[in-house]
Amino acid sequence: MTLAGPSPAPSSTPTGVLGTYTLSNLTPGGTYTVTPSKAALLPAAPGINGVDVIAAQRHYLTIGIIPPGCGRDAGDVTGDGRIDTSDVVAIQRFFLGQPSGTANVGKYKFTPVSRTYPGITTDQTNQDYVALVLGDIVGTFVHRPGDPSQDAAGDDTSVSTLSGLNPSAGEVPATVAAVALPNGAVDGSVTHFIAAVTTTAIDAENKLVGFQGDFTFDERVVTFQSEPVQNAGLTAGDWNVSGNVLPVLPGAGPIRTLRISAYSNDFTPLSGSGTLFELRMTRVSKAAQNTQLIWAAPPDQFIFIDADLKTQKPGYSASGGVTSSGEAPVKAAPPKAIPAPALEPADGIDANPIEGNEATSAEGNSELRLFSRAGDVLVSLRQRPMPREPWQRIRLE
Ligand SMILES: [Ca+2]
Repeated sequence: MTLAGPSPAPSSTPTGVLGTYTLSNLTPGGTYTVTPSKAALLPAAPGINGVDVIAAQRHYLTIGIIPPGCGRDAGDVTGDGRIDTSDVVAIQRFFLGQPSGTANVGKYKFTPVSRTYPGITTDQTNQDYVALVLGDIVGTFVHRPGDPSQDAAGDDTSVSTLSGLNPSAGEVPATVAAVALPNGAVDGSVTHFIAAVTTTAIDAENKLVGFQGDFTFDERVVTFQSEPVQNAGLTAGDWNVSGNVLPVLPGAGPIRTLRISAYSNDFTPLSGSGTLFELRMTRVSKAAQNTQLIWAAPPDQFIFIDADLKTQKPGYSASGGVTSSGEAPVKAAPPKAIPAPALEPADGIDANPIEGNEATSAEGNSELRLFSRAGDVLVSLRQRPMPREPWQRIRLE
């Protein structure tokens, strides 16, 4: 934190380890304004994560109202005086390391904004400021109904934002046996492909309404499409399932991290087993190669988040991998076909029929036929002999 006294002698000083500060060399009787500041956190910084996302969503849905105070202030990251889906999405984007669309998440907010000392002549003591990090809702406020230790400490004046979220504070034992990253091979002819992340049985009674996690991959073998993940299986309903490859300095790699954040828009809990969501991957290498997919170590490991903002790891987080069989062999060039009008071929219809175009019927009439690939006649045109009826020979004069 730096403190600036801009008039009449501007100066600034960093605060000590315990937040203490001294501004000296001031002119007795001068008027000074002290303004605290602190550099904002960078996107994906520790302390703001899926629990904050769900805390904001829970408040918006009026399932768990955040009382007025630091927690609510921290949740209104757009600064419009309320917590709604804009705030939820901005916090999620910050957690995912997105460079934009994060509103004020990660910025420090001080109360009061500044202190003014008119005609100061003596030392001042107890000149504290309360600081919070916008978006870090659960770091400043945790209210879990029925949790006496939290209720007893539910005092908005005691704030410790700098420690951020203690990821083990709200952890409960696992109720899901395993979550597994996909493990399989991709054919050399395939560029984009879908792979499922799967889970063992989840009981709706455990109220799991969100999850998050990081895993690493080798970007020389695979990478992810612009929307790296998608709803599927247990999240096929009204879920927000988002992902982002975390940014790194240029030249870093080749092991990169995909971060995933998901929550139920309407707080319908997960229920069932099988596909939890899907990865939208792209094969990079043209040579036969493989990459492991490995869940990150704590605090970035895969966790479920329940409707009471408690977290739980699955009993087992299974790694996965993708094996690429390399580029497909070059196919022989197809024979040159007669140019045909550019048409969108429909399923099962050969836009360029090459045989059976003309036949002659037993009556001696010419017939033009178009065949499907399966050999069915799609179109048959026959030339009929012109009947010589008198009504066809009327002359117009
Ligand atoms: Ca807001």
